[in-house]
Formats: sequence, C-alpha cells, structure tokens
Amino acid sequence: MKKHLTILAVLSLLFVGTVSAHDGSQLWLQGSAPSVTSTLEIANAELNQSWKGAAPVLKLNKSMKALPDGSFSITIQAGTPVIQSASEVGLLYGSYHLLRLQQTGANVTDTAFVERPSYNIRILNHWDNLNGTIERGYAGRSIFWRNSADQMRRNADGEVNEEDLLHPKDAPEIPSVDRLRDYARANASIGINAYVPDNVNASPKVLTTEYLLEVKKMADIMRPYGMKTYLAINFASPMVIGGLDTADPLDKNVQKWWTAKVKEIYKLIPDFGGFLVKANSEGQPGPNDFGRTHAEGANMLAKALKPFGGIVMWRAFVYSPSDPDRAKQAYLEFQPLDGQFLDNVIIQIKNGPIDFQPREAYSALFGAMPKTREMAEWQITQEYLGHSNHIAYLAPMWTEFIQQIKEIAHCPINNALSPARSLTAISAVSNVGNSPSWCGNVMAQSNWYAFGRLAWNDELSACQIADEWARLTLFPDRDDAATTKALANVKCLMLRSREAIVDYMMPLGLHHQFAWGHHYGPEPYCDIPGARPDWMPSYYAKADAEGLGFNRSSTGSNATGQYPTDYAKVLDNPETCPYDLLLWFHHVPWGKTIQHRCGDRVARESLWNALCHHYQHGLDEARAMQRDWDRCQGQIDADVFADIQRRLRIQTRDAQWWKDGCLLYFQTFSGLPFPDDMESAVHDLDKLRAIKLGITNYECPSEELLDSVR
Ligand code: GCV
Repeated sequence: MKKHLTILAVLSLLFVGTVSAHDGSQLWLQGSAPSVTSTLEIANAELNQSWKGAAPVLKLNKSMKALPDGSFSITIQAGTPVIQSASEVGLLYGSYHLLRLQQTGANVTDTAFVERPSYNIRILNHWDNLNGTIERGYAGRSIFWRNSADQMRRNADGEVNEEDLLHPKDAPEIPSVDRLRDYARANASIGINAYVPDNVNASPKVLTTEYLLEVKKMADIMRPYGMKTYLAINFASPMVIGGLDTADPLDKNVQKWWTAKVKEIYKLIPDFGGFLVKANSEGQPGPNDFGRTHAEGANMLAKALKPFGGIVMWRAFVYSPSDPDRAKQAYLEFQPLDGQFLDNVIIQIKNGPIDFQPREAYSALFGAMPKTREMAEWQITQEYLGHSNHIAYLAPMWTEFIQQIKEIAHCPINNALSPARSLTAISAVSNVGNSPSWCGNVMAQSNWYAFGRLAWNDELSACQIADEWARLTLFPDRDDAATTKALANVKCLMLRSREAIVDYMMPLGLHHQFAWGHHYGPEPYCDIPGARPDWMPSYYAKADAEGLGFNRSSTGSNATGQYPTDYAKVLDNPETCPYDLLLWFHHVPWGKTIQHRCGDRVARESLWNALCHHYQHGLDEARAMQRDWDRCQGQIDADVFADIQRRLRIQTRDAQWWKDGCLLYFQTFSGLPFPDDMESAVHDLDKLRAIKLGITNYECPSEELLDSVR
C-alpha cells in the first residue's frame, strides 16, 4: 500500500511539473528562462530562442545615458533590428519589447522609436510573511519564504538549504530557484525593476543576519534581470532584535544600530535598494511612539542609506480609530510635513484615501506636498475585488487614477511632468504566489502585466494592454478568424469587468461594505460590538431614514476642502459632484433626483431607483461576462477555459449576493419598493446577515464553502 502511495505521489509530482504550452503557467512569455546568468547573455538567449527573422544586433550606446535608466531604442531596417541602450538592462528590455511586437503582430519590418520609462522605480510589494503565508494573497503560499527558518535543513556550515529557503515545504511542484528566476524574467519582460519580498506588517526577523543571508541569495537571482531588492522593515527592530530599550529615531544608539545594519546589508547586497516602511499604522510601531514625526523617523533611516545610494519608501497609509473621517487623515498627518523629508525619502501613497476600494476619489495628498517626493501604491491582489474568484481587469481603474493625478492634481509624480526629479516611482501590491497559475487564476495575471506596462508607459490605454496581454497569454502564435473573434470577446469581458464590480458591489461612490476581516462578500449589516468604528461598513455608508452616503462636503467633514480649489468646488456641490463619487462625498436623500449613467443609459431618477438600477446592471454585466467567455470555448486552453468559466459562475452568484444583501439592507432605511423593471431578490436578508465565511486573510473562499453558506 505504502509503495503504491509513493508511486502515486511521484507520478502526481511529474504530472504537476508537466504543463501544456498555454495553460498560463508560463505567463505571457514564450520558451523558458535561459540558463545563462549575465544580463547580456540572457537578452541574446531570449532573442535566439524566440525571434523569427534576421538576428537582432544589441549595441551599448553611452550617448543614451541622458535618458532615464533602462531606456532603449529599436531601429528595424530591411528586417534587421538594432537595439541600443546605455545599459545592459536597457538592452534586455529592448529585446523583450521586440519579441512582444513580433508576438502581438505589430510592425517589425521597418520602424524606429525610443522607449523610456515613465517612472524610475517600478516596484512590486509582496505582503509575504516569513512563515510562507501571504496577507491578502489568493494564489497559494509565498515564493520567497517557507514555513520557518527553524524548520530549514542546514549543511555542516549551518547554512540553510537553498531549496528549503525559497520554497514552501508543502508545494513541491516547481523547483523554487527556477520559480524565482521565472519571476525575475516575467518582471523584466514588462519593465518591472524592483521588489519587496516581505510584508509591510514586517517581522523584525528579516533583518537578522540569518535572514539577510537568504535575501542575498534572492538578490543574486534577481540581479541579472535588473530587479533590485528592497526590504520592508519594522521600525522597532533595534529593540526587538538589537537589544536596545528604545527605537527613538533621535537616539544616538538607535541611529548607530541602523547605520551598522545598513552597512551589513550593503556588504551582502551591494545594489540593495532601500527600505519600505509602514509606521504608526494598524498597530505597527513608528516614530510617533517616541514623540517624533514621520519625517524624523524616515530621515533617520534615509541618512543611514544615503552613503550607499539607498532610499526610504515611507507609507502614508495612516488612520486612527477615533477620527471622524478616515479619508482625511493621511493628508492631515503628512501635508504639514512637506519640505521636511530628505531627498532620498519618497512618500508612498495608496491611490485613494481609504483603502483600494473598487472606486475611490484619488488621495488628496497627491500634489499637496510640492517639496516632497511622492509615489503611488496600487493593489494588484484583489483584497476588495472578489479575491481570485472574481475576474477583474484593473487597468481601467489605474488609468482613471493616472488621468486624475495628471489633470486635476497636477502632481509631478513622473518624469514627464517633472524631468528634474530623479527619484520617481510607482508600486503595486502583488498577487503572486506559488499556485501553478502564479496569481490564483490566469485572468488575474493580466493585472501584474498591466501594472508593469503602465509603470513603464503610463500613457498606454487599458484596451491596448488588454489586447497585448490576451494575445500573448491566451492566443500565442494564432492569427485566424476564430482567434480574432475570441480575442474580441475576451477583451470585452476584461474591459467591462471593473465597472461591473463597482456596480454590483458599491455603486455611486459607496465604499467599504465588505465582510469583516477577510473582506470577501457584502456585509453592510456587519455589527461587531466594541469594534473600531472605522472598520465597520456603517461608518462609511451612513444609511438612515433620510438617505445614504458620507457627507464629506463643507457641511460635513470637509474632505472636499483638501482638493485643489476648482476641483473641491465641483466635488462640494452634490449637483456637480461626479455621480460615481456622489455617496463618497455626500449624504443624499433617498428621493432626491440625480443624473447618472448606468451602462449606456443616462438617466434622471431618485437616488433609490438609481442605486437599484446600478446593482441590477452589475448583476447583468456579470452574466454578460459569462457569455463573453462561453463564446471562447474551443479557442482557449481547455483547463484555463473551464477554470475561468467556473469562477465566472461564482462571480455571478456573488453579484446576486451583493445586490440582494445591499439593497435589502438599505431598503430597511429607505422603505421604498424596487422599481418595476428590477428583478426581485432571491435571498432572504436574515439569512444573508447570518453568513460567516470563517476564512483567514490568507485565502480565497472555495466554491463549496460559498455554496454551503448561501
Ligand atoms: C498589509 C489594509 C489591509 C491590510 C494591509 C493594510 C496596509 O488594511 O486590509 O491587510 O496590511 O491595508 O496596506 O498596510
């Protein structure tokens, strides 16, 4: 019996390791990662294995040094491509770009252009814990960390076995070093040049010598692909692992500790990028604990990093439990510190003032600190967008944000707007784990891809990126009529997905109506006695007999006043406030007539009717996404097709749950009937109120679990 089990286990390992060409495990790439290790060799090997045509010429050209790092030019004359750059990494980017052009059917016979990145640092944040779990991760366990350093096998010299470090014990299907190389390659192919492998809720342990030695191994794998390593650090590290009795940034011993620690890191990783810090937020320690400001904390670290060229990415995600408007707090704490941060500090700001909601106003901090470097943080992992069960293509959300930042905030967060600034960056919280599809499902890879492409060129459109990604990932090497049709259907699905989610979850500017803790599914009725008020959906919806929405206008919390004057005026008046942010900024009576757009329909109707129509439209769109996908049957890898089809079924059932849960609950306040052209609810409010999924913040609920509770 035992023997049989062993044979079975070996067979299943072999099976898992054998993947068909387009099952998504290769992401958007062709061929496999070259076994060579220098940047130039990699570029040549990639071209050798995939370029069809006259051999491309790679030329280092120092005269291109004036362009941002990584810039390259491509000239193709009579079919022979010449790629030039001031750096080897630029040549690697150029090679991937050339291959992308070929694989997406673009002009590769006669062309000439220069590509330069919109942001200098294009960085993924991984919320991976050292025990291998991933906070808000829905794609398995960490590719960087295993269960515990204590459980690692060691050699006679006490060094941790590389396989054990880099690969969780319980998922042996893909060799871990290869997985990290594939990760590095995937990032380089879309221009991502940096990563933070540990959670911003950081363990001080990551700075112990034992862990730093392991980080060095990762850095060595990443380097040839132009990927710089950064670490998220715990501000109290000098106390927890340094034996000091304070972490006060003005204390000499604390400063000495950080200086020595930084030296140790650079000895191991000479091109180390710097630190990412979550301080005085959600229970994390920080300078405020010692009566110091964020600037004093950040500058202390920045001074230690400066001699080595390192930087500090200091997060502005702060809010206290007692403030009457969470949306205002980052601005209130950070804006007065403008001009006090050293020039190797950059403030990392989430796109919106609350927390990665399906739609938010942009964070008013952008553009409000002209003497401070600022960068945006997006979330690729779908904490608030149905985890890996829902199909949500996020480029439309990010391009909407970029447009607002450029046109309204006039914020110099990228080179195009402020060439004098050398420190420009953009980040996103990754959805990568050790699942075979990397991101929990194949469609979720499109958001990793879209982040990279937008970080490189923030003028690309969501549609163009969807087109590229789908061709490369779902339809490589195919160019027939059936493919063209299927591609159109996939793009249609992708491009409608974000707005569909807004509509079936939280339309018209509603926000944070999620279930407690894990944030999957609706819980506008959530009631946890004694809980932080700003973690409760009722704090945000403010539903009452009169109406719905958070009054952030000048008659309320005056969050509108934090925006540039002209825009503040537009937001402040419910008649001019964009309808899709109406309930974000205003408490609107149920019967008030509003003008809004729902799908293709522009309507004037009461808030209640408008709300009902948006929820209905969201559900209809989820069904339409199912139909878009079903039309692709036979044109997409069968396993990928079946997996996404199953997820779209879950998504549609969830959309129904959201519609019923929110509308039935808000109806207890409005007392109004659903409009005649609406479908009736299929759930009972009391039963929905009783749903508790009981999942952790590290997992996506299974279909079976969801079916068993509703
Ligand atoms: C890493 C939200 C998430 C937390 C996350 C935090 C942050 O609160 O729910 O899981 O913590 O944002 O961005 O720091």
